[in-house]
Amino acid sequence: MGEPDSGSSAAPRVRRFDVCNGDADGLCAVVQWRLHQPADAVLVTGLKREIELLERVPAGAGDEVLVCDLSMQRNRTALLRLLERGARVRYFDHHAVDEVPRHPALEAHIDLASGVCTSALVDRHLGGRFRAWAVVGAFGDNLGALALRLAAQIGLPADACERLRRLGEAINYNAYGDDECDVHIAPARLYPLLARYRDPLVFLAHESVAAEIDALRRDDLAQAMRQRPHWEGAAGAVYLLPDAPWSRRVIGSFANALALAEPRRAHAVARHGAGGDMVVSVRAPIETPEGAGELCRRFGGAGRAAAGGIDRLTPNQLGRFVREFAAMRWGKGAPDGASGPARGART
Ligand SMILES: [Mn+2]
Repeated sequence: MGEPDSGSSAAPRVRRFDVCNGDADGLCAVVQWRLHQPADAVLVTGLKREIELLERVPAGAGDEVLVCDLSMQRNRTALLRLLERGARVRYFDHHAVDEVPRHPALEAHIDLASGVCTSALVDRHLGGRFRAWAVVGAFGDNLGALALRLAAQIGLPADACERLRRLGEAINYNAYGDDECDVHIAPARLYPLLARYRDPLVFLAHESVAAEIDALRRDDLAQAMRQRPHWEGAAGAVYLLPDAPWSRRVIGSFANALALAEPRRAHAVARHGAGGDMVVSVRAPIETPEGAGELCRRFGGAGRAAAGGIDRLTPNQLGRFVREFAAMRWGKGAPDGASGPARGART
């Protein structure tokens, strides 16, 4: 370990690892960094649900690790191990973390503000050099206001902005599924296509992959929109989808679409998985974006104030989940009638 390869007396070569969530925010964060600092790096990424990626990184003394958009809380043990082995780690993220370890080889850019995403943190660090990619990442994380603000700062016209919104949503969409068979293209294969372009609008003009994902997404979404809510109250609704490739892909996108359509209400979308357990996506009301991550953590999940997810909810936990979802006080709003009278009922 750490020995020069081929027996030469050269110093050990620095290995680089780029580790990120395979959604738009994660990929666009790394794209910006590597446009800024081109280098051969091993990309370690996965689907949206694959969060504990740092444990897959074999970095050692002197190696460099870039981590983007992966919960430090969920990767803490692996992070400490990498630091112990002598790797240098640069970490950009916006997911909740109890405590950021202090270590001279750790450079952490963590910001938990609800209007921030990892692509915007990298953008801030790079002084807006590749801001259009940060716009894509922000749209992917459903942070429309942030994306529009960043877009305005570089004078992006409305139609270009709209194209970047669809791109962000498409890249994000492509990260949802149980495994790579469910998605249009593995995020690890999508990344090099993106990273070829300094300008995401040029990427869109030259590559068809985003349009392909977008068409698939619209089909899946149309299918989801035909479902009735499993539970509905004044402050929100819970949907329950069957287990199918389309539902494995659409769950997060459907949750975002519901959140956008009704910005004052909270939404949860659950779907059955192969083993009988359920996967859940939760969105706080866009107008009072608080509590989603907190609710998910009660059921072993994770997330931010505005959006969260539960990887494994057993069928007999569903009742309790719906009750606690119904009892949530999203943001600073008034209590919503916790025991959940149906919409339209008078209390
Ligand atoms: Mn993110």
